Amino acid sequence: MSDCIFCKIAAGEIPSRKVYEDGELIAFHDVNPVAPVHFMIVPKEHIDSLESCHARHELLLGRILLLVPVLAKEQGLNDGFKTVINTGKGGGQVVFHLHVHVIGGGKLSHV
Ligand code: DGP
Repeated sequence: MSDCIFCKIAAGEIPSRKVYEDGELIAFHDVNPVAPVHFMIVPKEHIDSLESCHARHELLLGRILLLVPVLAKEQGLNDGFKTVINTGKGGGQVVFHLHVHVIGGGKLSHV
């Protein structure tokens, strides 16, 4: 999507502090971190939100979730982390391109 900020980051048109990248996924630090470590894993394909996912995204979603602990460890989160997917306006989603927040390294709120 031409006006999507995460599509632009995935395309390298907007800089980010990249944590990981492969053909399908990119991960980068959140510009407004809520903890010492706060990055997001984002599919390069534009998908609005978790609500917009279909059966064909099963493998992609699995890949994202399996990548979470790998990148969390690489970022030094050896004592655990929080994983958040905000979905829809009511779920606090601000950027309407699916992303998984990975947060840790400090005292976190419960749920
Ligand atoms: P949410 O849609 O509420 O799950 O969170 C979107 C997050 O994206 C929010 O924490 C701030 C972050 N964000 C917004 N614009 C940019 C940007 O241009 N670069 C980076 N690195 N993060 C961004």
